[in-house]
Amino acid sequence: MAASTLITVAPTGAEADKAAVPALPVTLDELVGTAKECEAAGAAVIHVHIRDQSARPTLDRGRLADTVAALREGTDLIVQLSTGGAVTDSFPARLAVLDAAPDACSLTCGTVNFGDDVFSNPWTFIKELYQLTQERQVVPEFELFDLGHVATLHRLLREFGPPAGGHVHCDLVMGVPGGMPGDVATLAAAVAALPDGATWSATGIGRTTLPVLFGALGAGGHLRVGMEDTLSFARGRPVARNAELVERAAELARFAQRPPMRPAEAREFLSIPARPA
Ligand code: KMH
Ligand code: ZN
Repeated sequence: MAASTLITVAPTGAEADKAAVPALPVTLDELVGTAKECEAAGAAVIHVHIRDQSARPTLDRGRLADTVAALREGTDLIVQLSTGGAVTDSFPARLAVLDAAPDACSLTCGTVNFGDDVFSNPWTFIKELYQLTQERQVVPEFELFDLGHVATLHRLLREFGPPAGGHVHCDLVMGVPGGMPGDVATLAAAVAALPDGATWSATGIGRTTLPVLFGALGAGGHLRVGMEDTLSFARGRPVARNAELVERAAELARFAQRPPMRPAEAREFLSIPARPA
């Protein structure tokens, strides 16, 4: 079992509405402030979705590049840009995310019903994005919303070889309405199906947050938390700031005798090249 715990914060996402959730970080200043707080609380990776001046999700290239630069300036966090974007984003715009040259990116391994929408990831797109990550040396995190996505990950590795850096790290995204349920039995089945040598984090959407968090810690996995995935801290108590979700995850990780990894250790763990000084 890993001696320490990788904590990723996903502070914004593409779905929550700023008007309904004022604590959601949507401006660059809010995002960098959140990132600093979350790093201090124990996060080592930030999974980033950005918003435009009206707080709507965007994949604007200039904004993405400015965001990567600002997060690097303000923190040591590993900057992982979302290539999933919003369900309305086009495939070319999602591929162009890599132009911002992040440390890492998400790479979802299949299509999934996503509430009333469809998060579309056909094989042709997955393999194009994967080959682009290899060419640009951006380390992918394989997002797995369903057991079929695990099979696609095996196919990807078989047909195109190892990812940039050589290490396979996955994130089990559980409890999306339309994806695999967020419970411990499903977590165990998904983990058992992962490629040999792969490491993994898990996140539970909404009310599955805590069962998935406890299950992941108990099974030797790593954690993703944040307002992309849950807006409630407890029943009837909205999340006040992302850092409180990281603080809770870090506290439970310490309690499990697997304290949070710091960013330098996480870089080594994920085989992400050190940033030039
Ligand atoms: N916003 C979801 C449709 C990712 O970041 O790669 C997709 C998502 C996955 O959040
Ligand atoms: Zn995301």
